[in-house]
Amino acid sequence: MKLLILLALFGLGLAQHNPNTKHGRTSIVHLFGWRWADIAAECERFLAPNGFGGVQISPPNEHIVLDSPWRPWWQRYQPVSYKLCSRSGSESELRDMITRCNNVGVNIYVDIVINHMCGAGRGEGTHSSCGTWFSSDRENFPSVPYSRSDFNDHKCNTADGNIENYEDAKQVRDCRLVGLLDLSLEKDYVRSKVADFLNELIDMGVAGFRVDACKHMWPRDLSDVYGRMHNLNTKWFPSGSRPFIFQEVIDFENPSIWPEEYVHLGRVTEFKYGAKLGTVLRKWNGEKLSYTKNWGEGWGFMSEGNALVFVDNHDNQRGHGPGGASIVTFWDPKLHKMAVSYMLAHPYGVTRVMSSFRWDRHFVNEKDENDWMGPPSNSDGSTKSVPINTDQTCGDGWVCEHRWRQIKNMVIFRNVVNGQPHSNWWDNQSNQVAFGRGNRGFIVFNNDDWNLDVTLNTGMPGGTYCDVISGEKKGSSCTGKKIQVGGDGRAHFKISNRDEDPFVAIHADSKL
Ligand code: AAO
Repeated sequence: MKLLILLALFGLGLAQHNPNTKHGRTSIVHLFGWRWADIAAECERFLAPNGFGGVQISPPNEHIVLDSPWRPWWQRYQPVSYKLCSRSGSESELRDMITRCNNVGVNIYVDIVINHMCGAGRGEGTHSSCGTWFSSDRENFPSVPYSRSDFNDHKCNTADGNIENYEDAKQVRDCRLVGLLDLSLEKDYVRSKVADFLNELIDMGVAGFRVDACKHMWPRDLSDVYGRMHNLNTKWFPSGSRPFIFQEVIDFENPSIWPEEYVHLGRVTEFKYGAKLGTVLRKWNGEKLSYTKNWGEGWGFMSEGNALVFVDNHDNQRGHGPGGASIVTFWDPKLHKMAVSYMLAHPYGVTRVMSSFRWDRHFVNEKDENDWMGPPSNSDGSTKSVPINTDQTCGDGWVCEHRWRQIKNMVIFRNVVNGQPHSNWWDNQSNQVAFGRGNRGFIVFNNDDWNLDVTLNTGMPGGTYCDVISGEKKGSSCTGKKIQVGGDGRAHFKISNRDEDPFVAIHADSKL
C-alpha cells in the first residue's frame, strides 16, 4: 500500500514536470508586464504561427499600487487579494486571453505569488489594482480574507522579522523576504485559500504555474497546496493532465537550500544556466565556448528533466536577484542572440525566452538607479499596449526579443529537432563550436576574434539549406546564407567574426 501511495505521488510529481505544450511546440516566452489584450492578440498573430508553446504571464491577481517610486514593475509582487484584476487588465480580459491563446494551441503559465502579501509598512487604504481596502500595518486583507494569525511572524526569530542570513533555512522560509508579509502556508486555511486561487485559474484554462519565491516556502507546504490542484481543463487538455509547475529557487553559493528539495514537486528554475552561459560568451574567468561540450548536467546543473532554463529573467536583467554582471540581456543584442540560440539549440531543459521592455538605465556606482521602472505607460500609470511595426518588431519601448528573426527562427529550430540527440560536436579548442541534433539540425558559432573557415560533418541529409540566422526560407528561396550539405553530410562553413550575427543554423525544415 505504502509503495502504491509512493508511486502515485511520484507519478503526480513527474506529471507536473510536463509543460503540456501542443503540436510539438517546445518553448515558453515570458511576456513581462504585457496587458492581457495584447497577449491574446500575440498568441493569434505571432506565437501560434511561429511555434511558441506557451506564455508566462505576470501575476494576474490584485496587487498594491505605488506612487513612490511611480508604479514600479515590482508592485505586482505585492499581492493584496486573489481577485483577478491587475495592471494587465480585468478578469474578463484575462479569461478572454486564456481562451483565445488555448484556441490556437498556446498555453498560459501564470506567475503566482503565494509566499507573501504586500510589504510591511505599505500603509492602509485602497491603493490596490481592484481598489480593495487593505491594511499592511494590521496584516488585514479582508477580501481574501487574511488576518494577523495567517502570517508567520511568530515563527521568525530575527530581530526585525526579515531574512537576515541566507544560510539559515528556517529564516529563509519563516521570515520576511525584503519585508514582504510572510504567509503561514502550514495553516490549512491559508493552503485552502491559495488552492482556491490556483483552481480558479486552472478551471479558466491555464496550463501551469511559475511559482514565485519557492525557496522561501517549505517543500512540504507546497506539496500540500499542489496536491489540491485540479487537473487541467479538459476543454483544451487530455483528461488527467496535471498543471505544469516550475519553481523559482535561486541556489547560488547558498548551502542552506537546494533545488533538489523541490524537484519531486515540479521543475525548478536553473539559475546557474544563464549566469554560466553569460560568463562563457563574455569570455570571463578564462571560459571558452569549447568548454561547453558537456553543457548541462556536466556543468553541475540539476538533472535535465527537472530544469527550466533561460538566459535572463525579469529580475537579473536589471540587477535584482542573482547572476550579476555576467547575465546577457537585450542591452547586448549580439551576445543575447547567441546565448538564446545556444540555449534553444541545446537539448537540456525546458526553455523560456525573455521578452522585455526598455527603461532609462541610470548607473551610479554600477547600480542602476532606475531598476524599478515599470512597463511603458500612459501618464495615468496604465500600461501601454504593444504596437507592431511594419518590420514585425514592436514599438513604444517594448523590446519583443521573441520577435527578433534569429530568436524566432531558433524557437522553430528547437521544435524541428525535438527529441534528437546532441551530436557531431566540433570545436577549435577556443570559441568556435558546432553541434547537431541527430539528422534534423546543425548550428555553428564563432565567438573568436578571427574568422571561422571549416568543413564539418553535420549529420544532415545532402542538399541546400537556408541559414535561419542571417535570413530565412521564404517559399522556395532563401533570404540569408545558403549552406550546401554533401551526400556524405559534410558542409563548408565560413563565419566572419565581424558578422552582425557570427553564427549559422540549419534544420530539416529550412532545406530548400
Ligand atoms: C520591493 C522593494 C524592497 C521592499 C519590498 C517590500 O524593492 O525594497 O523591501 O518591495 O516593500 C520583486 C523585486 C523586489 C521587490 C518585490 C516586491 O525584485 O525588489 O521588493 O518584488 O515588490 C531573492 C528571492 C527571490 C526573488 C529575488 C528578487 O529568493 O525569490 O530575491 N525573486 C522573486 C521575483 C521578484 C520578486 C520576488 C521574488 C518577491 O522574481 O521579482 O521581487 O515576490 C541571494 C539569494 C536569493 C535572493 C537574492 C536577492 O542571491 O540566494 O535567494 O533572491 O540574494 O536578494 C550572488 C550570490 C547569490 C545572491 C546574489 C544576490 O549572486 O551568489 O546567492 O548575489 O545577492
